[in-house]
Amino acid sequence: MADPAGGSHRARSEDARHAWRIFAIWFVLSAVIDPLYYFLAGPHMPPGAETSAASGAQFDLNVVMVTAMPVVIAVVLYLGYAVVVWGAKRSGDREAVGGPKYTRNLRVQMAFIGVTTLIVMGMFVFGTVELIVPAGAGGGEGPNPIWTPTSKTILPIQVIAQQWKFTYRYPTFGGFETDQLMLPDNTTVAFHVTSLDVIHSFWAYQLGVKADANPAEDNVAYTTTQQTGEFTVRCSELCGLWHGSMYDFGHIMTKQGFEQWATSTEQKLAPATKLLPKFAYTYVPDANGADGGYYPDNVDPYSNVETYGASTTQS
Ligand SMILES: [Cu+2]
Repeated sequence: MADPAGGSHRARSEDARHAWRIFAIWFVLSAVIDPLYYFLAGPHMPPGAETSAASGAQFDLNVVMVTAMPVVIAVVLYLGYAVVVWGAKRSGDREAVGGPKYTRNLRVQMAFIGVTTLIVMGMFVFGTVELIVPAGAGGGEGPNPIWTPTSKTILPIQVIAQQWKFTYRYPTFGGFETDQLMLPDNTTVAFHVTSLDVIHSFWAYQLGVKADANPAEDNVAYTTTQQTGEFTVRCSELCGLWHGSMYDFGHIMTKQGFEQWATSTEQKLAPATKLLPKFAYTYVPDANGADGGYYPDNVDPYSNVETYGASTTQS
């Protein structure tokens, strides 16, 4: 009461001292932990780097982590600092914080609103750019994707889902159908995902590709392979009793290995391919019997831009 002006001045400079100390600790922790995460853990984050879509998803995850960790550090650090420095002691010290002067603080409020707005709007811009710029993320963008890859040799592969398995047709290799999913390395692939019965979803985890498989729908997802290796394929849309066992494995092979596999499989399966319905972007299940047959639908208009292996096409 004797000297309120002097007391508040002392409190304010003490506040500033605490603020700068917290800021310094936060800055050092963030400057150490962020690069440690990005360079040591970042390259091992899911879904890996087998394709362009996968490394795109990995990069997005790492950017979000690097943005989020300083926020987490700030919250935990402030909590810890408050407990250690401002905690009321059992000896009966008066409580160090509180009182009317803490009920409003324009600078803290403006800083909070400013920083959170910046982070959220930055994430919005980053997310939008990442959706558009990689041109054809493996999301399944309907029959006529707005953003198409620039590659001139796009390998089309049709993914046909049905209860409860996936099969794959290679239209530029005579349209054979197999339950093996083989991809060549360093190649842009266009997955044409469709279904013969109920709704399914084609999820090739390590490829960063996930596209809904709907009957009478040609859903396109692009990705470009970058490494050889194995990947898993799972149905990710509850589709009936054996949904959980609707999975298999695919391989990214060398280009030469793929050419060999594709041409030899085309020859080997030629007698069976003749019995299949002609390749189409969608099919209608055969209503005349329970023989599992189907016939082309062709209801979807489609711009055929894919040429990979087209020289060997027989149709
Ligand atoms: Cu399914």
